[in-house]
Amino acid sequence: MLAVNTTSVLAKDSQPSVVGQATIASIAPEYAGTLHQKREDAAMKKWRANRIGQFFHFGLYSILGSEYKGKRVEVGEWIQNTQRISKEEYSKLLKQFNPTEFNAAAWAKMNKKMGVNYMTITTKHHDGFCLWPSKHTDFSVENTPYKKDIIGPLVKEYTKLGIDVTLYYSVMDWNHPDYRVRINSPADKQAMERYMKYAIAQLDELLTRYPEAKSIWFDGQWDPAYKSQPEWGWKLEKSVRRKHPNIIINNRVRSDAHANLDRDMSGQHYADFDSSFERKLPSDTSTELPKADWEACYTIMENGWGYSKQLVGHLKDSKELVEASAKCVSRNGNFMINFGPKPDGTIREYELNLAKEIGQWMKVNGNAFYGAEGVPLAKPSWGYITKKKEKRYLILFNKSKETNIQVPFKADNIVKVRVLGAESISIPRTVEDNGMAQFDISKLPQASIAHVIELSLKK
Ligand code: FHN
Repeated sequence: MLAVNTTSVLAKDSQPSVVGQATIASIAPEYAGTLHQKREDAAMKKWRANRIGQFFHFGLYSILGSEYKGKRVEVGEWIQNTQRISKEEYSKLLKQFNPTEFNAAAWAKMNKKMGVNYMTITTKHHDGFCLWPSKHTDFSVENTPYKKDIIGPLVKEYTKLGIDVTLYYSVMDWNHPDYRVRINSPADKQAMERYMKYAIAQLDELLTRYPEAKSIWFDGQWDPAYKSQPEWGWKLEKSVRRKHPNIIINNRVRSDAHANLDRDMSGQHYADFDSSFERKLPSDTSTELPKADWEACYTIMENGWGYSKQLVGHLKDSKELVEASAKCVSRNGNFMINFGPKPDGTIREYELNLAKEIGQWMKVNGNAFYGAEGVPLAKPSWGYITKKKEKRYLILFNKSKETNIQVPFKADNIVKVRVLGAESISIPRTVEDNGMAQFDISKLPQASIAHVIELSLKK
């Protein structure tokens, strides 16, 4: 039997937004578009300065490892839906969830060494399973052989190491009896109203239990029922802010009165930042920098976020991930890298190696990212430019193709040039007719990931 109330695809389903007898036209305007300014408070500035984050998808689906009845699926965390596993059948995984090797301190240590400044964990993904002992449902870690809270130790250990914690929460819930994909009757609407109370109560519970959390990352907001009632997302966002006034929320929380996701009618993203760059990065052809805060996320596999026994297809390597990070920071965005932990709670070798390689690079070059932002200049052929106060960072990804690089800064303005981690290598400088600097980088050895040249400009 197909699990009830599930969407079958990720597609943004555009059913006419009819709620009982009311249409979207009758929805109060305050639930429609809102204009948000870029937040400039301390919490948001910290979020922005963090730049590089870790994402984890961990849950019951991790046990299946993207395989069901001998068949491999591409997106492990969607296996209940794509393989039409009934709720009853899927719930049997509760009795198998026992990550005895889970060690929150080890995860935090791995991430500290990797050089990430925030971590996002799936407290509840679309399957509805909760990684904390929620008093509002039995479908939680408490009713597994493991029994213990997963979220609490993560919040504690990451916070201890100075890594901010974000709690991922899926609005879509394939387990909850009141969740509705579509609203076809007044009874459906009442059920979904009850579900929204449940979601609000769970978020309140999460923020009561883990007040150190800095951010809530909503997802699974695209089903027609939720989109058809913009006030539900509005209430959800308000309730979280009431509980935790400094909280940072992504824009996947709301839709507008026309059921458009994540943005209001003027095109501004909802909430505090735009998280729509998933498995893709924005174009870098414009010299204008994005005005809003934004974040991109990548998963190591092509399109699976939860654990997969087999690692197949295009796997990202550390160079690709660092380059994506550079691209994000050079466009004023954050970048989050997803791992899918194994059912025993450990992290696979491939991901541990990535963490190690990225960490080694960040240790030397992280200053080009942390607290940095982009410059409103055309993207150079050799890589990316970021800045922090009077420093400019030239992140060289295509060194092999060039021996001389043109730099869009006046030679006269540059007071110091150094290669991070290789200060003894001198970079001869020439001045072009227009006064701009040109560097001879032929003495730089080939880097396994990328060299960073730090320029200090006159104040
Ligand atoms: O459906 C989910 C998917 O499983 C994963 O959690 C990603 C991460 O951003 N978000 C959704 C797809 O947009």
